[in-house]
This record gives sequence, C-alpha cells and structure tokens, in this order.
Amino acid sequence: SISISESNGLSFLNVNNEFASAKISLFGGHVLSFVPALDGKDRLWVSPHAYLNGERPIRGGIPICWPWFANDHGKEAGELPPHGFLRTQVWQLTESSEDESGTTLALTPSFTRAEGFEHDCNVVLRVHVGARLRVALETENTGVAPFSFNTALHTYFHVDHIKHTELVGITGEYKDKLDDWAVKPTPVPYTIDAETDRIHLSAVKQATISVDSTEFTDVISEGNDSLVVWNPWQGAASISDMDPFGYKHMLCVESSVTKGLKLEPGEKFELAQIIVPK
Ligand code: TA6
Repeated sequence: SISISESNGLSFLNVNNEFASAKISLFGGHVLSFVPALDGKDRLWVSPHAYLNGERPIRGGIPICWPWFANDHGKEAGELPPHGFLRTQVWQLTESSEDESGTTLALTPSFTRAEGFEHDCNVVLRVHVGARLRVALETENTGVAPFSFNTALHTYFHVDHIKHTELVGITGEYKDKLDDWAVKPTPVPYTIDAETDRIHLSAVKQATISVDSTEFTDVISEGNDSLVVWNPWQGAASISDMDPFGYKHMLCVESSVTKGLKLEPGEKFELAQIIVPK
C-alpha cells in the first residue's frame, strides 16, 4: 500500500508491502527509510537534527545530487548550491504500481533548468520497494544540443557502529578530498577510523557493508563511473544538522558520476543504486 502523510508543510509517501516498508519525502524526491521485513532494520540513516521542513536539504537518507556533485559546477564554492538543485525542491508522484515483487513509484522534480544548468531535459526518479530497494535517476536530453553533468545517489547507510564496520569489494585508487585530492590505493581491510571523504575512481559495481565481519548490506551501482565514501567523523560537530555523535551510526556510500557524462540530444541515462539487505 501507499499512503501520504503531512508534517511541517512537507509530504511523505509511506510504502508498505510484504517485503519492506519505506518512507519518501516529496521534498527532495528523497528516500528516508528502507526497512526490510527480513530483519526489521532500517538500512538508511537520517540525522536526528535533520531539517524536515524544507528549509535545507535533508541530512540523511538518499539525497539526490544533480547536475553537479559537491561544488564541481565550475564556479566558486558557495556561488551555486552544493550537489545541485534537485534536493531542495518539491517533487511530484507521477506513477505508482504494485506487483508480486513490490511497489514501484515514479517521481519528477518541479524544474530541471536553473542557474548553472540551462539545458532542456527530463528527470525521473524510479523507486522500487521490494526485498531490495532500487533507486534509479533517469536523465533525458530533450534539447537540440549535447550537455554534460554529474550526479550521485548520496546514500547515508545506517551502521550500528562505524568502528565495527568494514567496506568490502572496493578496488582501485581514490582521490582524497582531505589531502588536496591526492590519489591513493584503496585500503584493505577498508575500515573507517577518522574523517573520510573519497572519490573512488573506478566504476565499482558492488560493495558490501559488513558489521562485525558479517555482511549487512550490499550496495550495487549501475551507470556509475565512481563511488564516493564519506564519514565526517568528529567534524560532524561543526555540521549544524548532524548530531555530534551521528558519525558513529552512518556511512555514506554514493553511486556517482563524477567525471562528467555527456548526453546527446534524445539520449537517456540512468544512474541506479540497489540496496540489498543480507
Ligand atoms: O559526498 C561527500 C560530500 O561531498 C562531502 O565532501 C561532504 O561535504 C558531504 O558530501 C555533505 O555535503 P552536504 O552539502 O550535504 O553538507
């Protein structure tokens, strides 16, 4: 079933079926929770201090970065909104259906053209809530000229404790934002014990979040050219909408396009993340 609830001027879609429940905010087209019936544990984390009133992007869940990632819009940081302008607008539910595999929704943002991105295109977010959660952002060039963009599904995964968490399956090199983008080999084992802000440069298709050496969640990516891993660690204390200790319970693993993707007129592109509870 799908129901709509309202709170603080925002609307939320509540999906419930035999496989899972999920909550999606129309502000941001933003998935906030995915609780599989398998074990009843939410795979997504939302900050207890998140703004859920439309004043700011929501801290947690699956923010949508588009048509640039962080501040890679080619202007000075702060001139344009970080991570683009889809995560701060109200989306519309345009389709919904239910079948034996779960519930599928389609949402569209109110606008896709704004300062910094003056191109004709359509954007659709498709969310399938089943035994797995699949979130797919489709961009279509409806104009007459090519354009380039970046995009990410900036997912905040819930982990019981970051110190007991390991990322398995990421190979290749990463660019370290915290070290002037120095290129470094991916660590093995991949544990997090300090502030971490990395763009892994290979198109990692599957990574596993393990807790206490037990697989907890698989993160499958489609269409990505990179994977971003972020945890602010104690720097979270300076992020006003993040609990100072929130970093202990979250890890961002983001299916991303960060190298610039060119879409020709008439072309469509889909970036997807599939969250598989183990
Ligand atoms: O994905 C990593 C990152 O770009 C970090 O550099 C960090 O700033 C984070 O996202 C959160 O960004 P936000 O704009 O949501 O505060």
